[in-house]
Amino acid sequence: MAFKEKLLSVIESQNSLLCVGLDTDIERIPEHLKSESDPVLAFNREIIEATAEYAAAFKINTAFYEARGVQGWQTLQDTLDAIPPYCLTIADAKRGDIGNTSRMYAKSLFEVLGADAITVNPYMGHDSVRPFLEDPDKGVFILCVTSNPGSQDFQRISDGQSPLYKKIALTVQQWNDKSNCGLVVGATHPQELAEVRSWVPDMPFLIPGIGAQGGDIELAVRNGTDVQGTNALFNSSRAILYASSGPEYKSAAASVASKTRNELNRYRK
Ligand code: OMP
Repeated sequence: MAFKEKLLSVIESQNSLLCVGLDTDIERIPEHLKSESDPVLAFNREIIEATAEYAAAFKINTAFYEARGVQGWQTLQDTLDAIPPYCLTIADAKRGDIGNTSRMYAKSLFEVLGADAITVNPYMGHDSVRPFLEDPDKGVFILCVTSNPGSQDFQRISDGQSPLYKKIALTVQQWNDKSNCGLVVGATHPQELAEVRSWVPDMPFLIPGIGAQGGDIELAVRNGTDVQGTNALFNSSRAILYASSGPEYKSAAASVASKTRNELNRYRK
């Protein structure tokens, strides 16, 4: 199924815009799991089991796995395999390089790991992004306005007519002949979210920055969803994963995921 169709259908069937981020830091998982052969995987399985009914997608930030070397990459693969097939999987690696190298990144994330979607950094331009766009069934979320303070440094530079992030949004629109492009726009920038939505009304958005980064859910949903109140995934990682450091961490994660799902739905059009 084509990526955008899959995205809209999962949002509908799960009645959720929530993306649960599996940015699992071994230092922050409950003590008793540390005796497991793969503590991170054991924790992820519990979080997935507790939150999948509230989620449309899971996003795995590869850095948290790569930082653990060979074992980490295995954990990444096993975690992806543990996600139920009714949810989308996003490998968040923010890749992008000369075409010859991007082709290998695409193979690694889409074919070998089997992710449904990835994140890509557009700084190197069209030939660095094209290799990721070849399969219409796989989604590519391209950084546009990031949620962090440093998004001020380059993304707002203007040529006198429009800021760089507008150029990115409109250029990605032109690359979107297979309808598998999306944009990353941070919930911490609700004004820009509204602007970008007005420029590309039909483009899927990945919106991180709710939860631990403090983005306002109501503004993010009102400004980031499309006219039908869909077409966007809102990621929350730490606020769900580490909802409690006590023995009730699993039910606490489920409760935050459920509340976040409900709050996101409350503000949909
Ligand atoms: P929490 O702040 O713990 O919810 O995690 C946010 C997740 O979204 C991390 O995996 C970030 O790498 C990712 N992210 C951002 O926080 N800001 C962005 O602008 C883009 C991303 C992303 O591409 O997912």
